[in-house]
Amino acid sequence: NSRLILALDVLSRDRALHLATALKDRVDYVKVGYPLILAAGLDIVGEIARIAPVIADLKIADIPNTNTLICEEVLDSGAAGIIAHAFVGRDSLSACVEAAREAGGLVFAVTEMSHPGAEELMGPAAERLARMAADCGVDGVVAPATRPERISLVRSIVGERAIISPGVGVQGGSPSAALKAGADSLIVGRSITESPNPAASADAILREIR
Ligand code: BMP
Repeated sequence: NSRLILALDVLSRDRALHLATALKDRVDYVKVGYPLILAAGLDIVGEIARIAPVIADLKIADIPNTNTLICEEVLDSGAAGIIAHAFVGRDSLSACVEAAREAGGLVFAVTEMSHPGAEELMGPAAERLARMAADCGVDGVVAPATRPERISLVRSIVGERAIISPGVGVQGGSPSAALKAGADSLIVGRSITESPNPAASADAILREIR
């Protein structure tokens, strides 16, 4: 496994399929979120899943019953994993964990985010969310490559669970700093998808990972 997850935030089905095909051997998962699903329809999840395993990033954040319905739909559509927000609470996150278990999929929880505005919300509240997510039995958490010191702290809370980290490249995070801090995988979007040579840009990140 390459420890690289491609964030496929493009708006065209053709471009998405082209990039997934070109990069499938370089990435462990393709992360598909609202931009592509809204532009191309939910069927794109199944289409990409035939090329590479998909993590559906719908940042699920609702009451337990609605979370269950969302998880079932997206896992049915072919996703190997889902991403849910932790802030909605233990029961809602547990609903996602249960739905994923039934479908044989993975669940990742967002406990703090990589953008500047997330900064004032960090600290004890985010640490509680990470602890709660680990208690709920998530497979992993999303932690910000833009703040490697937060990755280290999250690592001390979630133990062996996976940490997947976005924020590398365009958002300013460094691959090696995130990995040194304890990230298992890097989530990278625009540095690859907007590159004139996506495969070469992915290879440059893979070299840094190795
Ligand atoms: P990029 O490498 O282009 O900045 O993309 C990062 C990807 O990770 C985007 O899909 C974004 O929605 C997602 N993401 C993030 O950047 N920060 C977070 O805290 C959580 C995310 O899911």
